[in-house]
Amino acid sequence: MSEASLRSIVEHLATHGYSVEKDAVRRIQRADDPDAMLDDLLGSVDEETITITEDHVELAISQTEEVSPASTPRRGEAEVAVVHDMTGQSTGTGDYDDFVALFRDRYDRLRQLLTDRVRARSITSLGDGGQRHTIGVIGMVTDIRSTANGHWMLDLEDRTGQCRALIHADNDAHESVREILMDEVIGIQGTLSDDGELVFVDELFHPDIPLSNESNRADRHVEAALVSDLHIGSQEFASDAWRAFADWLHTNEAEAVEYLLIAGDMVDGVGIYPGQAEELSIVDVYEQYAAFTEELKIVPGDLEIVIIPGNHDAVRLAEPQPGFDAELRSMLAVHGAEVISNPGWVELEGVTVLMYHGTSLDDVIAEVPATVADYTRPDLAMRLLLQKRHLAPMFGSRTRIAPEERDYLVIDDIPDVFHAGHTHTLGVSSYRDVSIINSASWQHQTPFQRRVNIEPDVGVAPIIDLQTLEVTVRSFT
Ligand code: D5M
Ligand code: FE
Ligand code: ZN
Repeated sequence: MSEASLRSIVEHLATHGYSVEKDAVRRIQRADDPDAMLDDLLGSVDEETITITEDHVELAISQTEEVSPASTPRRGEAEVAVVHDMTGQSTGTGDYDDFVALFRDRYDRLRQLLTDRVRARSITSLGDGGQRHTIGVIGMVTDIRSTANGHWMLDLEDRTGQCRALIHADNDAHESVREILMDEVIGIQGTLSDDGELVFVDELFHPDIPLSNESNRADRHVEAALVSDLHIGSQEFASDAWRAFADWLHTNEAEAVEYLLIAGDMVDGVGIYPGQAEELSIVDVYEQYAAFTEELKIVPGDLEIVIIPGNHDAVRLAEPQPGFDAELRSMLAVHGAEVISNPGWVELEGVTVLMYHGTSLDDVIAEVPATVADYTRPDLAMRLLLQKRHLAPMFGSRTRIAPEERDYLVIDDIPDVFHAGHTHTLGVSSYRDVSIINSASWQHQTPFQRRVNIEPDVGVAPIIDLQTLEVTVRSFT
């Protein structure tokens, strides 16, 4: 290296306010790439330092070695195939007719999933009763109530009409009625009352996942890290944990992690709940996304990333949520990230992943008994959605639903992995070979969550092995 570059090293450091010892300059000169070495050095010395010594240089070298041990293209094979993304497909105008179309589509598609097990007749053809043989009905639940005698009464509606169904207190299905949500589509089998007004239910059916279901697996050892709910811009963003996670992704231990899936609530947003402004560290939503992209840039550049929005993100609140407008999409496309709708479906090496932010989990948890699902077991609420084959069955509750010609929230295909967030609590289990993962959060408990008694799990990343579908949860706090 020439005299000039020696001087340029000294001058470069001087412009940043540092003097430098001769041994340190020599050490920098010996580096393969002195310019990169200088950048690393400036990034690692603390502001109190006045004179840079050889020790500072050695420290900077060891830190960069720790952070990026392998610049080999180990993640070259990874590829995301987008299976369903409704971004740009929205048809709804908010008219009453659009909701009619939405519910017809929902009913028809869920009915289809039940026809194998329920030989259903249309409700208007049920007749006058007096028949003792079994009849079947597939309908959308329009009312659920218990009677004075401890029986359950359900109102069901199909495309032709309405009927009333009674589930006797002694019936095996009696307990499971508590898991039925308004507006979900179920099948019943039973007998008709003499006056033809009532169906006495023998058996209840959900569209469900078949018992025989077997999930697909990747044919090589490759892993995906699942995260959600960073809430950048919130004072409670767990930045230390996130950076520890990003650092870990650069280590050999994370070598097989080739995919990073982010299930919404990347930022905290603005005006999401009353009094939120006092809890924000970044009050401008675009600046929040700019800060998010900075946090995304520190993960390895060769990871394949998929992003969907959540209820705190800057898209319409009503579901399905399109995958952002053009400006935000281009901001979010760090490292070539795929930005798709909520819900969104992707395929990673043959393994289908259904990504859904999870807003309806609030409705499910509020509605079913705590013994069935609560905030400590969001995966059990997700299991109910799989049984109902719908991501947000209840209409007119907390989850906003957009009128579309097609119901994008119906789960027609069976995913191999079902990934959600939103509850900020971790939940991992499997149901009929479908892996269910709620990826918790990177936000410490907010004053709001303290009031509603939610204890978030923070700074944990479930890692799924796509070859075995085994999940390992790593903690970074
Ligand atoms: O949701 C974070 C957590 O807070 C999640 O567990 C749901 C809960 N939450 C959100 N809104 C409400 C209301 N209105 N009541 C009760 N619990 C709620 P996030 O989407 O991050 O705000
Ligand atoms: Fe969230
Ligand atoms: Zn959320």
